[in-house]
Amino acid sequence: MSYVDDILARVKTQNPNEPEFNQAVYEVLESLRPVIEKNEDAYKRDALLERLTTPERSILFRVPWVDDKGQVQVNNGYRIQFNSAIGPYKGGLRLHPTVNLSVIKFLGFEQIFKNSLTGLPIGGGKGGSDFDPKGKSDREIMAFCQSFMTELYKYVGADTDVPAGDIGVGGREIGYLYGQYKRITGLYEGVLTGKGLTYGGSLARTQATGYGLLYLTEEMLKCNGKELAGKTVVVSGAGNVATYAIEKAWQLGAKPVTCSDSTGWIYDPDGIDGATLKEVKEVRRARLTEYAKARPNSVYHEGKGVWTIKCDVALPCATQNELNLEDAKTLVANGCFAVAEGANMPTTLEATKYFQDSGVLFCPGKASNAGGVATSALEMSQNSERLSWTFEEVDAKLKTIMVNIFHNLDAAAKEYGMEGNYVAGANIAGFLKVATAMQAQGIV
Ligand code: NDP
Ligand code: 2IT
Repeated sequence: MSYVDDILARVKTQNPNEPEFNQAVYEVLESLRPVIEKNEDAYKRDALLERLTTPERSILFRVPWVDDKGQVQVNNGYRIQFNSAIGPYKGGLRLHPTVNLSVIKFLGFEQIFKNSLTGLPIGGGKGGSDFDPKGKSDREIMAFCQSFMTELYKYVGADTDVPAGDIGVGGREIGYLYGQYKRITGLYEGVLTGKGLTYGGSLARTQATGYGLLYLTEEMLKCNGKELAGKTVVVSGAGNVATYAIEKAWQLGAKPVTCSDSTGWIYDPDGIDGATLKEVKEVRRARLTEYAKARPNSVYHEGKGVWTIKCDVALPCATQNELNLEDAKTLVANGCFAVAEGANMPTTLEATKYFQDSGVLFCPGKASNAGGVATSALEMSQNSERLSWTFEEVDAKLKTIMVNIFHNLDAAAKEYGMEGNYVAGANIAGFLKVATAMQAQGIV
C-alpha cells in the first residue's frame, strides 16, 4: 500500500463516524498523490500526513444558557485547532443544528489549505455549536454567545487563535462574542474578525467572500478564453456569501437569477434584486417567500431546485454536499460551463468528477471562497497597526489575492501534469507551504 492509502485507511479507522471529515481528507490526499510520491520517504519518516490529518487540539465544551421562558438549554461547543504551522489558528464559527465533530473537523481541515493559499500567515481552525439561531430572540442569541465565549476565551487570542463568522454567525454574534471576551480578559485586541466598523472591524470584510468568489471566477474564465460579462449565473444560498456574490456578479456585468435558503428557492427572470434580498435576509431575517411578495415577476419554489435553471455559471454558496451527481448532470446538460464554490465542499465527490470529466471549469471552495478569510487576515493586520484602511484599499488587496490564488493553483496543476484540474492545483499549492513549514519546525 502507498503512504497515501495507508493514511486514508488510518483516518477512516480512527474517525469511523465522521463522513464529512473523511470526504475532505479523501479529496485532498487523492490529489496530492504525485507530490507525496516524490517525497514519500521523508514524509513517511516524519509522519507528516499522520500529523496533518490529526488536529493539534480538539476542544469540546458544554454551553448552558437560559431561554426566554426561563428554561436552561444546553448545546455542544467545538473549537478544532487543526494546524498552526504557518500562523495562528484562523477560521470561522458555525451555529447550525447540523453541527457535529465531523462537520467542524472537515471545515478545519479545509481551512488549513485555504489559509495557505491566501499567501497570508494564518493556520487552520474552525469551531461552532449545534445551537440553532433561527427563531431566537436577540437576548437568547446574546445569552448563548456569552456562555460560548465564557469557555472559548481560554483558548483564543490575537496571536493564538482568531475565530470569525460562518453559517449562523454574522455581525451581531461577533459583537456579543467580542464584548464577552473583552469583559473576561480585559483585552481590547483582535481576537475575532468580522467585527463592527466602530470597534476594529475592516471595511469590505462583509462583502469579501462573495466579492472574492467573483474576482476569482472572472479570472478563471478570462484565462480560459471566456468572459463573465453577459453570462447567466445561478447562485444557491441567501446568506452572507450568496448576497455579495450576487452583488458583485451584477457589477461585473453578469446576471444572477436564483438564490435559496433551507426551505425554498427563488427564480427571478429579471435577475435577483440585491436590495430586496438584503432587506428580507439581513434586516428582517425572514424567509424567501417575502422576496417573492416584493418581486411579483419572481417565482418561489419549496425545497431544492436552483440547479435545474439553465445557466452559464453555477456558484453554490449555501452548505456542504448541496450539489450532487444528478444536479451536475442537469447543469451540464443545460450548458453550464463553469462552477466556482462559494460554500465549503458544496459539491459531492461524484459531482466534482462529473464536472471535470465534462470539461467544466471547476474551482474548489478552498480557493474560490478564500477571500473571506484573506480579508479577515487583513483585519488582523489593521488591528495590529491600530489603523483602518479604506474600502478601496482592502477591496484592491482582496482582488489581487484572488487573482494570485487562481494563478498559483493553475501553475501547480500544470507543474504536476494536471493542467486544468484546479482541485489538484489548489490542494498541491496549499499543501506545499504547510508541509515545508511543518518540516522546518521539527516533530511537533
Ligand atoms: P449564512 O448563515 O449567512 O447563510 C447560509 C445560507 O445557506 C442561508 O441562506 C441558509 O438558509 C443556507 N443553508 C444553510 N444550511 C443549509 C442547509 N443545511 N440546507 C440548505 N440551505 C442551507 O452563511 P454564509 O453565507 O456565511 O456561509 C455559506 C457557506 O459559505 C458555508 O458553507 C460557509 O462555510 C461558507 N463560507 C463562508 C465564509 C464567510 O466569510 N461567511 C467564508 C468562506 C466560506 P437558512 O437561512 O434557511 O438557514
Ligand atoms: O470558511 C471560511 O473561510 C470562513 N468562514 C471565514 C473564516 C475567517 O476567519 O474569516
